[in-house]
Amino acid sequence: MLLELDRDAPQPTADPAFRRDIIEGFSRFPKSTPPIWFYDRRGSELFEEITRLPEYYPTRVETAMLSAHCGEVGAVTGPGRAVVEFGAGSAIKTPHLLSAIAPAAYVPVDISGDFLRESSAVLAAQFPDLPVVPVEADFTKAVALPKGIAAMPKLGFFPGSTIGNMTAAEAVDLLRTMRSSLGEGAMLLIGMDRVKDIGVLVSAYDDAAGVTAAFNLNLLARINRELGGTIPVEAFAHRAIWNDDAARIEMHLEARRDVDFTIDNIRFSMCAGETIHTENSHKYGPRDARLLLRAGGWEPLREWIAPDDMFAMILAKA
Ligand code: AVJ
Repeated sequence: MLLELDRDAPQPTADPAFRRDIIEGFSRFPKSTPPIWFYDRRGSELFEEITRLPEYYPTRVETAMLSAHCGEVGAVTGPGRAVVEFGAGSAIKTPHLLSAIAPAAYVPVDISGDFLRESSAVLAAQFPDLPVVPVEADFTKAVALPKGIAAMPKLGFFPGSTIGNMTAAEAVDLLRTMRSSLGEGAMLLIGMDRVKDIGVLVSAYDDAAGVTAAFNLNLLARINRELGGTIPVEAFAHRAIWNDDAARIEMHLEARRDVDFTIDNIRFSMCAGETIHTENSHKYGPRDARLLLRAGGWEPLREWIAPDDMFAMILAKA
């Protein structure tokens, strides 16, 4: 059962916030932009394609863990919780969780309204008796949950190592924000990627088919389309590098030559080799992961580790 988008929820931050983040980010040195702006319609489709790449292990590994261990998750959470997923439900992960924990409602929260509506409709069709209540919002800010689910105990679901996009300070803020959005007695099931072989990490973010490159470059096309930009997209190259000190993969867009362009009539220029830092994807060791959760106000209850220490799934309580 698909309920209407929650009208009380904060409106999507779309144009003004996109413009502000991009102009600000391009005005800094080095240039950097927040990864949330990857996910327009095309970007969301490209990300789905990334999750099916042979090199991109996180989705496959986490999905296998969920399918193997969701019964154990359900045994700890008990039935009757509203599952609040941060990010539009992934068609392949969410059903495993929903079928195992007997939830009272399912609330996907995502900034991309179109994508959210579509994925919600697919899930609602799969679970005809489950109230599905999509909320179009930026979950990095406090989310006002629909009134109907306020009284239910919550299970936050934050798969995919999306937390890896944040610096430690941002991640702690977000975890605390989630804790207050989800309320008393909440639990959180979170996926966190592990530090591993650098070759495996780099190829996951620089695949042979060039899908991640297209995903990264789509940001420039989106700026041109939505903000009247004149960026010569073909003058940029996708780069994925491992920053060992910060334990993260960084994605950049590197100017192949000197370039001049405008965004909303504001002039920018970049030298050959200069980059726009478009994403961080932090990886965690076992203690890092628990420390981060505790700093964010969540006490780990159980954790499941994929073979070869590829990925971790942690269930924590507020
Ligand atoms: C959606 C943030 C989990 O960091 O692995 C995938 C995004 N970027 N390939 C990740 C992403 C390039 C992804 N997250």
